[in-house]
Amino acid sequence: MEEKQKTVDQVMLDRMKEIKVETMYDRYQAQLPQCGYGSLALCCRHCNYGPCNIDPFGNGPKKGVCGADANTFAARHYLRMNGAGTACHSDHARAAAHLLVATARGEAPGYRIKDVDKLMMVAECFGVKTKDRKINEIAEEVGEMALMEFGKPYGTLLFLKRAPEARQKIWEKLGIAPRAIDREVTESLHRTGMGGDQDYRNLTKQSMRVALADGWGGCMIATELQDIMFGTPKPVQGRSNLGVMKKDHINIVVHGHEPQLAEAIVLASGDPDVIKATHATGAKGLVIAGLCCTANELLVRHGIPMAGHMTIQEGAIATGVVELMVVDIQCVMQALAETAKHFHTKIVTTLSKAKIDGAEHVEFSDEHALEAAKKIIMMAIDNYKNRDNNKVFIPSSAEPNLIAGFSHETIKYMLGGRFRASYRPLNDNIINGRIRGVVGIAGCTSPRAGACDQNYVNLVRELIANNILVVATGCAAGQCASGGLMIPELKDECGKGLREVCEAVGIPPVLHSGACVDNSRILIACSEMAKEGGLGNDISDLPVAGACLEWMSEKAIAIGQFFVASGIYIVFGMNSPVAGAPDMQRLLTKEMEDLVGARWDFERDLKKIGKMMMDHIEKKRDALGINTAKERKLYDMAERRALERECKPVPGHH
Ligand code: MSK
Repeated sequence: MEEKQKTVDQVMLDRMKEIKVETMYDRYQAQLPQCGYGSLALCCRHCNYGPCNIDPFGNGPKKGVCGADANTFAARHYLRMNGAGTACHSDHARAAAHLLVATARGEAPGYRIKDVDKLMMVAECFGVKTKDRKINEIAEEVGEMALMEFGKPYGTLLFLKRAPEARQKIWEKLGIAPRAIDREVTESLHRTGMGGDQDYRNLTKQSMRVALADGWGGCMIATELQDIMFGTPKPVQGRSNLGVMKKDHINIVVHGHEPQLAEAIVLASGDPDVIKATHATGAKGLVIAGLCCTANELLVRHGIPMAGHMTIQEGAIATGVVELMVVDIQCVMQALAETAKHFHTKIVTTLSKAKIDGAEHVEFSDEHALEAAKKIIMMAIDNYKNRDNNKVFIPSSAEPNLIAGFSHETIKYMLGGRFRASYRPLNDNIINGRIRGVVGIAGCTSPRAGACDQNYVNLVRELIANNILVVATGCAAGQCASGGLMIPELKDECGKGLREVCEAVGIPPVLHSGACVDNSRILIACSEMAKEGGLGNDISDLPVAGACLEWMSEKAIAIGQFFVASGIYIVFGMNSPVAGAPDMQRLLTKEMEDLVGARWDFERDLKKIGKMMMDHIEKKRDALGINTAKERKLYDMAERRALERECKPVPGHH
């Protein structure tokens, strides 16, 4: 590949190879071939009769010692993945709820209630009285109600009623409306233990229920409460990729998921002592940059630069200019401590529930957040003198001026206007065919997909050229941001209809909606589109789809499953997590549609995924009767491209 065609991340990976700093790509290669039984979900080690394996070719054992078959093996694994993913997002949400209570009580200096409108909306949802009450009183009760959602003994989750009525009825009929979040996670572990639930269909019903507890519980609580405290995202300018780091500045990278740490670091960076100490080193200033979902949270709310996504976390250290990387929890690799040994970078953990051998630890709490943040920044400033300029390598970067910050409220406001904010214009543009449909891209980046770093970028280019509006979250959004896709000028790569809408409304065709927990924003946007009318009466009627091309985390599985259980067709790239169990695979990819009106697809050939989603969108448009006589013809890809050529060819990038 020509040097000029390489992405910034690829340039950094080459550099790391050259200076012999190991990366996740090296370790992935060292793992090959990976365990076939594990890959197919045909290894069970839930009890000490095992590990038991089932032979996928039918020549060896067909059952475990207890008699469990392949479908039970796979369904148990699948449920544990959904339970673990839900636990991650939801424990994060619990921390946000505790912080809201502490903030309201005045016990968390530095934090405050920023979005009162959102507080009132959540209060109404939770049945909290607002009339003649002080903001802090309302916030305290909202926080406490949110905490009750984790362990209440009776009833189902309060946010479920934000879904269209038709969807709520499906959940009730199937018995998958989630109860308390912790109850669903605990029951998932209980049912998957030896001698528990041994019917793959029944286990998968619980997978749907626990995943719904994630989407409409953990994720939604995290998003809404964080918006209340840190602000609901609005369009904001930002920069992205490793080029955001500056040679003549002190650089601090904030990595992980829970924004309270990052928000405190940003706040403390303005402290006069910090500014004075920074100048005393001779550095020109302080750069705070985000990684992974912390980066998404900071970017969509404040326009704080994003250093990159999951697979480039070691690369950030290899720039040689990072004085300190501070982490909280989730998607933080143990390898960082080893990478840091090649440079002067300090790795600092902050949560007692997430430590790394070899890292320094500064405990972070709501009550002493600013003190801890200031201490961490001072550690970085002190470490500046240890930087070795011979090791500095910041890949050149266009540092595109991207626009992020598209909460569902913003999308509604931009489309419908300040005084009649509504999804009507979006629905109308879908009905008249200018926009064919909407696709959400979410989830991880992975070395399994190769080091090409362009899979999401290529998918998005194909979708927007075919008049599909794209909403992005998580590391998928991170790759698109680093790939220069979140700029208004991208409208020139759109099909004619989408381009007209983007120009009229002033939005880019790829909307960055935030972190992984912010997939809850997509649930609400879809619910509002369904309620607005003209596109059916349930989420499953909408011409929408979702994809995760490079899934890695159990969280990605929970996200995919809550979208499917909410009525949205989802395609995951690479391998199915239940591939070794044909009945279980059929349940996810076919029969689930009869249950919840949507299903999964798993596709190894990532190039096919765009067409799969566009075909699905056209199928939904046909069912709605909104394809005009001319448009009713289902074009194949070659025909679609020929059609769009009259608009503008898709230029290369980089
Ligand atoms: S950080 S879960 S690699 S999206 Fe949310 Fe990225 Fe996947 Fe972690």
